[in-house]
Amino acid sequence: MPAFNDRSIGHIVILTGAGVSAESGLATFRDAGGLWENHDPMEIATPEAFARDPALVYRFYNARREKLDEVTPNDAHRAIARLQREFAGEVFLVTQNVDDLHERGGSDQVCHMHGELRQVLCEACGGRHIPAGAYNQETPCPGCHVRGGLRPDVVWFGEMPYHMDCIEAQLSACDLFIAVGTSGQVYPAAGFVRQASAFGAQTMAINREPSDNSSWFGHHRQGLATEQLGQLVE
Ligand code: BJW
Repeated sequence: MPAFNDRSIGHIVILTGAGVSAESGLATFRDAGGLWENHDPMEIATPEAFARDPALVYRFYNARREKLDEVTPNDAHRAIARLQREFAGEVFLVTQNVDDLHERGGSDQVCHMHGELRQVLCEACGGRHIPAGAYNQETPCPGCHVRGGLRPDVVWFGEMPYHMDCIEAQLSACDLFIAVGTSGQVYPAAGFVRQASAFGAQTMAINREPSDNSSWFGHHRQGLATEQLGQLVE
């Protein structure tokens, strides 16, 4: 098991998924009771679904934005922030999560590869904004005032995740890659472990149950993100 005081480890990349925010009370996607249990992702999380039924998609994301105000960061978010602050080398955090719990848990650097729930993207002018409350196809864009241009600033299936150049540079330079609370079902994130391994990094999966890509990891810690990260970073 790699230890953080091992001098051969100077650069860590941490990938987080919905399991890290689960203990804060945010539903994951694919667990029992998860977001996709009552919704077909292809009817919500694709550009085609948004074109077909924008009202449904706005409702889904407005409800999740409201929920963000009811939850607070947990010990897993705080442990990662502490590692970023106190580790002598570099700790790069890339999250698939669209919530803001890493930031609220104290992380100054967070790379949101699947976007941010609090933000909207205007398809008319490309501007990004934080709306005061719920929004829909009638809400004018605060930048260009066009109506009907605002969409959730999240990455749907078939769209290119954000910051890929930066992430790939980090994966090629790290000595240790850790994935926490992700099912390993969604690409390209599920393939990051192979990219990091190919460049010689040690790899560790931390999850409540074995993920789909767990055989690609060198080290495993099974359990809750709060407990496992707490022990690792203590
Ligand atoms: C706990 C816990 C606790 C619970 N403690 N653990 C290669 C092969 C096959 C298909 C593809 C491929 N490459 C691309 C594709 C297509 C597609 C894809 O992956 N499809 C799969 C379904 C097969 N990918 C895409 O379309 C992506 N774009 C793309 O690939 O562009 C081209 C490209 C090519 C090459 C390079 C780069 C780009 C875009 C994917 C966008 C995903 N979007 C969503 C929605 C975002 C907005 C929103 O939030 O609504 O992102 S889908 C959803 O899944 C969300 C998540 O970020 C993502 C991952 O989910 P996550 O985080 O893993 O959650 P769960 O629920 O699946 O798992 C939670 C885990 O936590 C579980 O394992 C639990 O056990 C665990 N857990 N409590 C520890 N307390």
